[in-house]
Amino acid sequence: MTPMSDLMTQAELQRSIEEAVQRTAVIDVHTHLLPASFGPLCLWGIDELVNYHYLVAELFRSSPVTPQQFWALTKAQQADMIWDALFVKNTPLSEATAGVVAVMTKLGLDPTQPDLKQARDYFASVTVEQYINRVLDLANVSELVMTNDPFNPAERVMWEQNKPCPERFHRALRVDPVLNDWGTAAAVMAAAGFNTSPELTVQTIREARRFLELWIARLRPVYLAGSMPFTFTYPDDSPRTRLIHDVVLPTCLHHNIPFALMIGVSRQVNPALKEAGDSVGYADTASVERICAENPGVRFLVTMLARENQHALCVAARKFSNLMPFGCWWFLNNPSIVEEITAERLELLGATTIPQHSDARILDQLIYKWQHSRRTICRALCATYSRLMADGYPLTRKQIDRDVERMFSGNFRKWVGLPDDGARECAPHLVSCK
Ligand code: FIX
Ligand code: ZN
Repeated sequence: MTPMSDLMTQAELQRSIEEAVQRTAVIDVHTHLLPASFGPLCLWGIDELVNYHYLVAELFRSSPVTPQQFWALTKAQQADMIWDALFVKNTPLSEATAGVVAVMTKLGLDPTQPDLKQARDYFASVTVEQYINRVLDLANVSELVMTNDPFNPAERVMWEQNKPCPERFHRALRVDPVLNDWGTAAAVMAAAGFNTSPELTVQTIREARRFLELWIARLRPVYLAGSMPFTFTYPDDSPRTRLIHDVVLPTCLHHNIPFALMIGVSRQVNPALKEAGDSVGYADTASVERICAENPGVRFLVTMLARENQHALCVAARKFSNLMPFGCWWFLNNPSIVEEITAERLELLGATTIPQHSDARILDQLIYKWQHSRRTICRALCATYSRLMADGYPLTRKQIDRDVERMFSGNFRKWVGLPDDGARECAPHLVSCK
């Protein structure tokens, strides 16, 4: 039997952790959600949920349909096909299918129906404005960070028109084209009146910075972000290194905004699957160490896609206090792997990381992604605290609450400079919804 301290039995420990994890509101530090005022860019409801690209990838393993035939269908027909293949003719065992089951159950819908009629009727009866608050409450997410892409014309126009955005939807300025496809980024900037060229001249660098300045003023982002391929190497002779060094990092430093690096994608290994066609590769963690070492004044948020990179990322964070590992990204967001990574982080870094983000693209997903993550994080915490108590530490509930609060919101708040009460001066189009 495990020796326990006088203060808490194993059962009490388990209950205290569960209560803290369920009760503590989360700041979801990386999502792809957008506000209701962005109209069709705000994705919600059963047809979007079932058409999630994780499920599209799974469809082709269980149905003879070809990608070409699938993409020719309407969204509702696609959802019907996915429902039939993955939920009616198969047991929804995978994490992404189980997630849909969890959402439906939470909303009082029957996940064993032969079709989507009941679910469609339910969603036809609610408005998105009501539903956003319901989902945030059910998921116990107090604030979230969007992915805001000024290179996406459909999204850009929403910001240019000052569409209202709830203050608890924080902005993240996504700069992928600047770092991964400079030709396209330069053309977008030039079309917006900036003097940029495909060559990285002194003027182009200055203008690229001016473009970021404009978007920082418009969005007031909590961080700048880029998704990097698994081949990401820093520094190297590429335009990417030059643009990170001369444009992104000086901008982050100037505004005291962190830079988020999401490293490890192998884009479009199967282009026929479109958004579902990306994969994963093993990346170079030494590049993360070098960029942190060279830029002690910049705070980095880093997530890596390969399971094999997680240990070295933790070790890097022990060496560089300007490095914050966050989330179990995309293909890692499965209970078995989240539990392993969370345990590894607790062992190497204590409570100084951000264990999870949702990456939700569809509002409803917040419900299952946080339900599943909370359940798994609970297990990892339980094992860690049990060992600590077995070593003779008189753990208290207050300490558990404090640790969970740090991991769910406090660490991020500090990293990006958000005040404790979430209140920040509002730009006119950023309205408080508290
Ligand atoms: O680059 C990213 O932010 C990725 O998370 C997404 O683009 C990816 O498609 C995704 O949805 C992963 O969960
Ligand atoms: Zn993402």
